[in-house]
Amino acid sequence: KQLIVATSNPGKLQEMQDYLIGFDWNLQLKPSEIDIEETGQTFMENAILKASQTAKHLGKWAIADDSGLAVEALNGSPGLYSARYGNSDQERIERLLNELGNNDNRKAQFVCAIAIARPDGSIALQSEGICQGEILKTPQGTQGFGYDPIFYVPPYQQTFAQMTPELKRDVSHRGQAFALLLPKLKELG
Ligand code: ITT
Repeated sequence: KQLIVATSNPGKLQEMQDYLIGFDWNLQLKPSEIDIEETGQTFMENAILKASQTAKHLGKWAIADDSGLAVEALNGSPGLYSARYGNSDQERIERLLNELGNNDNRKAQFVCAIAIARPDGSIALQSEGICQGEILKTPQGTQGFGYDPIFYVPPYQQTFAQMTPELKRDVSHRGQAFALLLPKLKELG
């Protein structure tokens, strides 16, 4: 059974593959020609768009993740636009730190929506996860990807970028979403 992983983000791809280890699916990367416009109004709508259109296009099962960082003092920005906030991880981090400045309210949450589509594009499974944290004033740590160096998780006193991949896998928004999804994926056979 083939499952297309519908992402162009290498950091995400690595994490998604790690969650799916031990499952009886043969994972394949989405061909780069397939580029889906993320026109949804929610993370879940975008995850469904990406999974469904990729699946239909290739006639194969597909899984997609739409995620982002919502900062309370910025009224939820960058949110759905987390990927479009700059041209590189460094640019996106710098812009976020600039916009937040010295604001005392550093609260933020990462959100992850995952959808799995059947070969006809219909949605078989979906789930969502959230991780609460705070935005640091200076980046810390070198692991992970994206906004990880500035996302601090108080219970662990580390940023996502300071965590081992295993710990991030357990506590992250993606981890919460996969924890709900994987038992259902098992049932699917
Ligand atoms: P695909 O749509 O091809 O999967 P993308 O990077 O465009 O890749 P999104 O539209 O879901 O993905 O954008 C998510 C943004 O949030 C992107 O800038 C990521 O780097 C960032 N992000 C998502 N999960 C993250 C995580 O676990 N740690 C750090 N940054 C994360």
